Amino acid sequence: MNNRIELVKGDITKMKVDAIVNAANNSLLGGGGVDGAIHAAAGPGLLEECRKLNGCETGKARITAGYGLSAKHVIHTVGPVWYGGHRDEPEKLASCYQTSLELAMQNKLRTIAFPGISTGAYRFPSDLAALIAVNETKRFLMKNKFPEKVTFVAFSEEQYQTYRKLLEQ
Ligand code: AR6
Repeated sequence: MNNRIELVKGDITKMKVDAIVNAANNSLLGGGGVDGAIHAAAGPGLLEECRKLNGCETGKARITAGYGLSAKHVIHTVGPVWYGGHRDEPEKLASCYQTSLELAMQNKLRTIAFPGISTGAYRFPSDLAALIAVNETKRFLMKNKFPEKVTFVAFSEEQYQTYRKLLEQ
């Protein structure tokens, strides 16, 4: 199982994988954080394709090409804003991982990389978000051959250590 899950620290826009996942918002028209970095690195073609998608619901995902990125595709998912945990935030975040992994499977993608969806501007607690990311990914990989490999991309040392502890269990 864990040989299909990898952890790295760094910038997800540099990943050479079949798809990187974007922590987008409902408009899918760009923003700050990892979303801004992905659009900046991909170039204007990405925004043009995103305009045609007419947005995305929270907890769902959409796929586009990767344009100027090293990644072939971008899977845009919209994480929940954290309001304290009583508005189904954990279920919505779990759904982001499930629907992104399903899109990867449907498109026969071998490799996919995730940032910590919702853990920046959307304020989801980092520890709980990592637990959901790891649990949903393990559950999906147990049942499916694709994607072959999932990489979690930590953006800070703290985030890296949180994932490392969970993956060692
Ligand atoms: N590579 C990997 N991880 C990154 C990178 C990067 N280049 N840049 C930031 N992170 P955020 P959210 C981490 O705020 O919380 C946008 O404006 C960051 O440290 O990007 O889901 C959208 O348009 C954090 O752990 O996404 C939405 O409006 C994680 O990525 C809103 O922010 C997510 O932080 C979405 O908020």
